[in-house]
Amino acid sequence: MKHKFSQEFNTLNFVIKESENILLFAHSRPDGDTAGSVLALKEYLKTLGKNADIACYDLFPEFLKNLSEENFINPNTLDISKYNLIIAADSVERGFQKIEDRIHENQVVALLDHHPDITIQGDINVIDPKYSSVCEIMYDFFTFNKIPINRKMATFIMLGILGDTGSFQHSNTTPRVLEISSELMKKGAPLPKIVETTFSNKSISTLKLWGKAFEKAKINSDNGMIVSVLTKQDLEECHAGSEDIAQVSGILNTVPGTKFALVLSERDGDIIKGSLRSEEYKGVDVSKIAAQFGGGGHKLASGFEIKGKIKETENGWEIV
Ligand SMILES: [Mn+2]
Repeated sequence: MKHKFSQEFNTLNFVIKESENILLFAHSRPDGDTAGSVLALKEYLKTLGKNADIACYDLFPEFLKNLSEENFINPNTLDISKYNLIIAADSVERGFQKIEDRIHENQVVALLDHHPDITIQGDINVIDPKYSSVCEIMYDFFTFNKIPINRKMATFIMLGILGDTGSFQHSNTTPRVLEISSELMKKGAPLPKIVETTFSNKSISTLKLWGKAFEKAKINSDNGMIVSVLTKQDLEECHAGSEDIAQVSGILNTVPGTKFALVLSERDGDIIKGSLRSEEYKGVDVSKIAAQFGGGGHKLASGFEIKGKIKETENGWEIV
């Protein structure tokens, strides 16, 4: 089988087999994709009898405890020099760069990522934004090297795919993603349980912030827009972060009778971020709306940034 990453996959598997001690690295504020990737890899390394540890600057996520009893080790407490191979999976610039200067030249570094604009370089780089998730890369790595995927590995790979595709709702849900997921189910990955685990990963601060956004939502019957706003004060009151805003427009977009959803949220530096969502059947190209404000994106998911602050008035919101 010829694969875009044939050489990298070959080399990585060769180095794994040659290594005695292997460190797997998960990004800070770990999600299902980074956790699923390192957990699936660790299962494989166990079958080879390797010593493998998982490092992360944060604890093993609470929401994953019904899928795994694994622990993450804080890199500050580890002797990094003892590992022959270090593999960082997903958002490698969220934490991994902090241990880079503790890595010596005789140690091999492999980076697996699907984010664009990654500036750090490893010895082996499998980085491609066309992938839905690093777990999808893991699937290709295992199948390319004819490594059997057991039930646990299938479960962990599915975890990352479901997490990063929003349980098959985002536009990165390609036919390939569904083919892989079908194979993973055949290998015993418990889909309902993983969906539930992924969905249950909502903190009270996220829900409170969503509550504010939903309460304020308005529908403009002239153009079919459903719109809401989130101020910095809203975020502070809910102890929420900007990452909690991401799904709001997608959920608003599910309201029947609307053509597209817009969420305006205040960010640092007097910037207001606009997030637009629509659905294929609604027949709206939101990237055209985003372009009017100097932004861009896809037909069904776009965004823009403008200068200003959001002010609530009697007649609605004003950008000042
Ligand atoms: Mn990811």
